[in-house]
Amino acid sequence: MKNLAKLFSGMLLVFVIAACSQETPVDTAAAPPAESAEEFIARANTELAELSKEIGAAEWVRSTYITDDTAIVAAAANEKYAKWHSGMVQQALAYDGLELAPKTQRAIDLLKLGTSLPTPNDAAKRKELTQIATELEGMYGAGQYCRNDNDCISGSELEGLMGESQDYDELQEYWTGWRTISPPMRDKYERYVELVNEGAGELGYGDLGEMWRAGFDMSPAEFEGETARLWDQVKPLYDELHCAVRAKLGERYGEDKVAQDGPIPAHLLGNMWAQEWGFIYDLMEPYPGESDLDVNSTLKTKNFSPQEMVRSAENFYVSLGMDRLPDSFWTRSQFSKPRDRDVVCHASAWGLDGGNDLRIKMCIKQTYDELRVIYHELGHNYYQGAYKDQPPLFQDSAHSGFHEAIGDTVTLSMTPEYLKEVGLVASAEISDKAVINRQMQMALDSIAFLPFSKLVDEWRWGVFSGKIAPQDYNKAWWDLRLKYQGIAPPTERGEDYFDPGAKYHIPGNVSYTRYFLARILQFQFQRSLCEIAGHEGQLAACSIYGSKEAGDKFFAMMSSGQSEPWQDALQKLTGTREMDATAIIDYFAPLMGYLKEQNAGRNCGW
Ligand code: X8Z
Ligand code: ZN
Repeated sequence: MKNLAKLFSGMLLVFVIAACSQETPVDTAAAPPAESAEEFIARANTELAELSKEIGAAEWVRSTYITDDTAIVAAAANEKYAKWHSGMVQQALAYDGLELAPKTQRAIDLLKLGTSLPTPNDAAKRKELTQIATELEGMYGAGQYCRNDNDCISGSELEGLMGESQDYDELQEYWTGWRTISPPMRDKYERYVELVNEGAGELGYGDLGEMWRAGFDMSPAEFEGETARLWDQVKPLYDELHCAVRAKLGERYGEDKVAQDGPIPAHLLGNMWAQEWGFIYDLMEPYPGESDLDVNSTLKTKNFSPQEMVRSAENFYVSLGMDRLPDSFWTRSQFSKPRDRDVVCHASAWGLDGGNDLRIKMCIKQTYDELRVIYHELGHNYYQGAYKDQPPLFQDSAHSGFHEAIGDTVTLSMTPEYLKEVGLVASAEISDKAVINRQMQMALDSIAFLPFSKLVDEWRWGVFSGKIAPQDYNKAWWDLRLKYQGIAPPTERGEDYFDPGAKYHIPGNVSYTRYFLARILQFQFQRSLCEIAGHEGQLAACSIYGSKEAGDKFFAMMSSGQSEPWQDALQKLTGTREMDATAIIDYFAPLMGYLKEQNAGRNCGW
């Protein structure tokens, strides 16, 4: 369920609610409810805390040990939860139309909305859906590309290779190889769409997409408009970046392979999904040798262990005045890929036992990219720890984008000065050229990511609403990739393929707009935190490392959980009630100037 992000952030949330359950019928006729609304919510909170422990344990074991047995255990736990939730949502109907205290009303609304995967009201279908959802995530986690029986490469390894290779054909092999995992998901996904929509329909939503969009303290239609507005704000910056990158890739691979008036081949951007392009920084570095941003080589020469990398992230949060992570974090987390079994390597942060048992699950590699993912994941953990004293129904972020934005905000403070201070680079230059270099490095991840993070759910919204029919799943995916990102697959991708399934969040049933919003919010947060920290000068040069004042304000926002509308939380930190991309645009103003110069005379667009 959506607000079980309080349990696990950015991972499979197969917990479900349904409108009414056949097993626990409740008479909703005019008689007053047996419990007051406050009593009902108190009971919901108690039962939720109890159930969450069991589900958390089953899910953790499933994700760190993928077998047929753990699939049974996890699906059963989720089914149990779903049944409980169905009953609670049905019981909550008794309070419809009553005048309730605002917090009580909010708790009831969140209970009703609190699922990313609503199951139908039919016991057999509920079981079927929890099993399909568990299976789909397992197929992703266990996915590998095999040249033959003895030569298989895991997803995590392939991801690494995509960042390292510069050989056109080799990249194409990894790219197409990874996408062999998803065609077998296609039929299951189609059935999952039918079932989740049935579940969402029983809750009063047109389809699951509409239900996901309803979780933002505004109407689904207004929210869709908000995402479009934010995209329009940032698109001009993306277009300049696309143009500059395409030109350089044309030099590297030849203009016969990278046509200068069309989309970029999707396998040349250093990333399996072309979502973040930081691995082609060497190609794009504006002023070679101008500043030392090579954290990768420090990690290798100093031979950082996964634990040391995590410690570095923890130290940052501690510098803001936050607590050290509990001992159990260090003993219970999964930092490395186990050699002897399948696990879900896709990074996630877990707040088990009501936020008292924090963990991350990763397969950490010795790269700067992964280091930043660790900082990102700990942002989730610190959020989970901050709201742990809220009642369980309020134990989640203000909206899903806030959860993703905490760690992302912190990574903005990984300035050259900070990296030097903690020994991750040898020198820190502050020349104008060094600033542009760092901006390029950041934009390759942050700006390149925006259209991708916008389109993933646009595809799903279309799929759930029926606008995208099953026979067009792949075509619609590539149409959106072309429209937003200006990229194209290296080979023909007909409907025998199911390329969306090769991205974790599709089989994992994790909504994606959260990342789009986070990429914008993080700059808004940073602008305010830097002001609080007393930073003067360019925002891009600000690090809040060591600022207890900024840390206090950040923590205060996190500790509210989802007890209030996100607009209130945003206002307390930033003074505004609107998400706004001007902060990211201002941040990258120096790079925008550089890109425009570079692109002068080029025929941009695709
Ligand atoms: O899924 C994640 C996190 C887990 S919360 C590692 N991210 C998105 C992705 O990998 O696709 C972080 C950025 C985008
Ligand atoms: Zn995350």
